[in-house]
Amino acid sequence: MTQAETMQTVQEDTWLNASFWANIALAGVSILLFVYMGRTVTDPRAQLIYVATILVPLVSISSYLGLVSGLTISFLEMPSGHALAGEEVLTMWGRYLTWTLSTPMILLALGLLAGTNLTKLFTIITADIAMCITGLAAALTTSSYALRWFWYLISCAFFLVVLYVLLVEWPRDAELAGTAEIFNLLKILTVIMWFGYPIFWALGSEGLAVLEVATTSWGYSGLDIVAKYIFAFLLLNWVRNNERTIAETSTTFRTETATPADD
Ligand code: RET
Repeated sequence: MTQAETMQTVQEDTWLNASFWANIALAGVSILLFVYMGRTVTDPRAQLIYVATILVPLVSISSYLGLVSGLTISFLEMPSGHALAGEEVLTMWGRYLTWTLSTPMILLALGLLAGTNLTKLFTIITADIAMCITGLAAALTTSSYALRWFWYLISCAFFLVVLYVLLVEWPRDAELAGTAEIFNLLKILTVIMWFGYPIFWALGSEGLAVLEVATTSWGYSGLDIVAKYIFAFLLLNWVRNNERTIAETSTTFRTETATPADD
């Protein structure tokens, strides 16, 4: 199928098409709003949180344009064992690709808020990128049904690393940084939303094919709305009102470690 034909197929499915355009519109509004909100922020660390967070809707608008135009969508023939074996199934692989850019930005912003050190930041971001790339591999594998799920499990293993830093390491750091309250709210929101993605993958046409393509797409789009735009608004609004806390307590770029007194 050519790109134009794929685009045509998307356009003919109103429900699927709407799941893309709703996000393009919301990402656009978010970019304008966040740039406006950030105009008075002067501390470099608070500004970095702003830049990282604004990149999330910027990546998103590009991602959804790729989907809506047929550029990052393909019809793939599913291997035997799959519920739709032998059929050409619409795969929105562009989503997994662009998550490799947007999710690290979410984690960078959260890490800066928590006052993470560079080791934890590096660990969570590399695990997160690996999670997205192996998820992409799972979606694109057409040679074997078992291998699709094998990739999926590898992706889940990387997801566990992300969850560990988010749920165990950073809450302690945020306590010391004086940002625990907002960090814990955003942590809960992030963890709950992020769990939704592997669930939709497993239930959608990529996995067990219990859900229709358009329903799966709306699942991801709905999660995106909360995990990206609502998340970003809550974070940026807090940073704007508490710039001093970020400026004074962040330890992310401090290289010296505490040394024991030599008495
Ligand atoms: C996949 C499938 C394989 C197993 C796992 C997954 C997790 C995906 C997640 C995505 C989060 C995306 C966000 C995007 C915002 O732009 C790749 C679906 C664990 C957690 C927040």
